[in-house]
Amino acid sequence: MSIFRSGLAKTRQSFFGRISQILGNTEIDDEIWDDIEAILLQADLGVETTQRVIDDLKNRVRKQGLTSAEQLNTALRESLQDLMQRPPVLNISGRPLSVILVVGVNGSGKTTSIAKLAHRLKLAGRNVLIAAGDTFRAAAIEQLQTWGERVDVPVIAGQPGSDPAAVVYDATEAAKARGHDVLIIDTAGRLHTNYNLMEELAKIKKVSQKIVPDAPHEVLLVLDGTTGQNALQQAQKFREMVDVTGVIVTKLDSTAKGGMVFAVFNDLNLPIHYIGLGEGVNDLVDFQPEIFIKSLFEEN
Ligand SMILES: Nc1nc2c(ncn2[C@@H]2O[C@H](COP(=O)(O)OP(=O)(O)OP(=O)(O)O)[C@@H](O)[C@H]2O)c(=O)[nH]1
Ligand SMILES: [Mg+2]
Repeated sequence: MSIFRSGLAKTRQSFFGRISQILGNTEIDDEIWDDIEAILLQADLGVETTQRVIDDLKNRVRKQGLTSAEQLNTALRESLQDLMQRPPVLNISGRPLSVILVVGVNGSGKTTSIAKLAHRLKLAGRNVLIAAGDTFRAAAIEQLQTWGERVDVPVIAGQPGSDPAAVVYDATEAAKARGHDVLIIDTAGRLHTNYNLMEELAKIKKVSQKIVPDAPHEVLLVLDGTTGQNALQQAQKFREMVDVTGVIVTKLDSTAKGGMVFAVFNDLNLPIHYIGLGEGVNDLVDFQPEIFIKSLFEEN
């Protein structure tokens, strides 16, 4: 709870906490609707999601006969809450080896999130292996290896510039041979026109399936929360390339645009499994809609 509250402080202080102030003790009038709409847009819910929330809120006011701004505040929380769902449990149990493919544009926080996730799974008793499927830069490989040492999870890597699919094949084979039960695959996120990421992801999938036929069991898309609505556009691109099963939203601690989380549900209709609330190894937390809402609205 407290990590949520401190992690979401920027979005709370800039936007949602202000709603209570704006509403004050007044009655519901036209101006209030404009104020709420402006706040939701500034918090980066996006036009569509904001409209949906406003429509839903107006419905609630009519149906329940709400008159005070305080009631409206409660109804807003309910509207926002109803947009979100608790994520299902990650589909990484019940078989000898489960494979998680992690995708997302560069800088979104893939490598860091993989390290944090590996740490979490290890603490939960899982035997994790990481594959350094982003072979483009030497620094990317080193970064993953450093994290692996820090969280005490082995990393299988190749030479810089080597074929990512070959690294993933070796890693999947090693995971099976050494009795690991979870393999997490890091990938490159370059969306340049002269570089075929779709082909690369397809190849990675194919080689891992040579060893684990139904892999990957989860494809987690990492979205940078500080990029707000842009992240959602990127998400659409990735979904055209690979069957994304869920989302990790990172860096919510360093943005006031945390409202993009609502748009992930509304626009993408994908579960959010984790959110990143800092750079430390313990700063990847389970996404819990109720706590998320509370932390956005309440100072204490
Ligand atoms: N404040 C904050 N920073 C984060 C969070 N997650 C990641 N970062 C930072 O974001 C930066 C980029 O993270 P990486 O994990 O390297 O991102 P990436 O997607 O692997 O990037 P490429 O390998 O270049 O594609 C790093 O400085 C991380 O420390 C978070 O939840 N909060
Ligand atoms: Mg990386």
